Amino acid sequence: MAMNRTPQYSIGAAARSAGLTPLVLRAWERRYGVVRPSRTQTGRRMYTQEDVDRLSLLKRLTDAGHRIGGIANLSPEDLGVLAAQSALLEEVQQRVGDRSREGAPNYLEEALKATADLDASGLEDVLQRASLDLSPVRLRRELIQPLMVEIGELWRVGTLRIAHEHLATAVVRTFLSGMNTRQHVSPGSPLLVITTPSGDLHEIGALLAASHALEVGYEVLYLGPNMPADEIAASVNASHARAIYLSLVYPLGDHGVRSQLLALRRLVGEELPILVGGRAVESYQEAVAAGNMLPVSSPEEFDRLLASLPGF
Ligand code: B12
Repeated sequence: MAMNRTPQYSIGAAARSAGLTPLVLRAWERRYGVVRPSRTQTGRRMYTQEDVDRLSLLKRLTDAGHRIGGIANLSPEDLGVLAAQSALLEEVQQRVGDRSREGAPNYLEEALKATADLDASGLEDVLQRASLDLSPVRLRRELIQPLMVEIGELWRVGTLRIAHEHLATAVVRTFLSGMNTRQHVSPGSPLLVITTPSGDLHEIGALLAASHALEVGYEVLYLGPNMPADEIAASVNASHARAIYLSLVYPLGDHGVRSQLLALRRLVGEELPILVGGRAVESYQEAVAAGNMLPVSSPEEFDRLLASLPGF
């Protein structure tokens, strides 16, 4: 028993055993006090087996859709009960098969239907319900991102009109902006400037990245879309930002965007980390490499890069 309370894990080992990244573990501690590690004389955090067991449970429950803020302070007994319920539910769901889960909400389908019906308040309602039910990561990955991509496809093949896309974009944009504004930012958090290059009006990817960065402990200066390189650089200087995230959605492999990427690198200097993500990134591989920028292809990679930036 005493072994369970002996500080024996470094932050890396504790995070790995619980299936988390050290970044998420630090953010959970800072924001929700999920565990209270002791410190070595040199200030390094040390975790007990009990801490690791608690973190593993919290990780399982957030994967299953619980919000960390809602479960962070539960007693070990209550967490155990919740995990048992969750495991039972998972088993039942697996047996019955996802497709035939009676009454289980299919948020993506509902959101597409509300969009097709030009029902803005219906779409808002789906987003609200989904945000209470899903973790923020799943909300982005399983609803908002596929919703926008699907709307783009249905628009391309002529099933939906521009009006449908505009309505959905307006609702999603307001929803994400509201969510981002409500995020608590700890004083002294490093600042990330987020925008899209001049000529790219697509901003949902940028807003999704902003939500993610806020959740893991960054402060965000969101400039909206369509920013010329010199304006981005001026904002970075004025705000003392630690890094930039550029969302690249459209156009693909465009000469003008390529020159903007290189101009931005020149304007901010060699040292400032510039992260680039979005569906168009692959088409700028050369400029990204020449500008010593960091391509981001998944939320997990975003986590890893944000955690490794100087000053975090
Ligand atoms: C909404 C929309 C618009 C809106 C944007 C409004 C706004 N305020 O944002 C408006 C009406 C302005 C618009 C205009 C146009 N659009 Co448009 N648009 C879209 C649509 C439907 C959604 C865009 C979006 O938000 N995507 C969601 C983001 C999240 O997607 P993503 O960046 O690819 O996601 C990646 C990353 O975000 C990453 N990721 C996922 N989660 C996370 C989390 C984190 C933390 C991180 C870091 C990354 C990450 O993974 C994803 C995969 O790479 C897309 C369809 C689509 N497939 O995206 C078309 C689309 C991009 N548009 C298209 C086109 C053609 C246009 C126009 C040229 C149309 C026209 N003729 O005028 C103009 C161009 C305007 C311009 N100069 O920018 C095409 C582009 C085709 C191409 N060859 O590139 C698309 C793909 C539609 C299609 N299926 O054909 N559009």
